[in-house]
Amino acid sequence: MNGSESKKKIVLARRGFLSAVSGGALAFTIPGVLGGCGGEESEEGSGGGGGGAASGESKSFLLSVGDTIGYDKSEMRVGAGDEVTVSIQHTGSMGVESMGHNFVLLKKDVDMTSFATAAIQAADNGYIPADRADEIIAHTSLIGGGEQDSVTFQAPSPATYKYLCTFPGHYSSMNGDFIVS
Ligand SMILES: [Cu+2]
Repeated sequence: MNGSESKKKIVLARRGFLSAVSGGALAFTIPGVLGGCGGEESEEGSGGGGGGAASGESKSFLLSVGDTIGYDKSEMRVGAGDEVTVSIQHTGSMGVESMGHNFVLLKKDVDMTSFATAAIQAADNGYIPADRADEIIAHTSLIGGGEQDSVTFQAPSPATYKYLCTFPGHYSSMNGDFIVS
């Protein structure tokens, strides 16, 4: 069992290598996890049974925020299935009531403005609207100056997702693209 499994992996890895030569960086996606963007290759890879072993990499991001309305990053790039940790660090001195920040990653077709507007009503829940929790992939808590928080989650399927700070009035300046390929 183990022998044939590792043999299969070698074959897949070689395929990945060969198409990397002809097809460029895109082919470095781990074989077998090609979510469908690979076209021809995904058919070959999907029969591979097993699973688990070929999950994504670990990726970490640090969002630095201060007493101003802004993130220091406007995009993050990961691969589908990666284990992603996003940390947010508030280097300012203002309190959470006046300059709170968070990181909220929305599911694909969620309207950011609509979500942020609903969040204004959720002050008692860190500006996370409980009735729209199913529109969120991951979020940190709301933090003030000197605080930090982090959240770890699995990157969803390939697409561009929006992240934002849901503190009232912040989202239009505090948002970015979370790009999964
Ligand atoms: Cu904010």
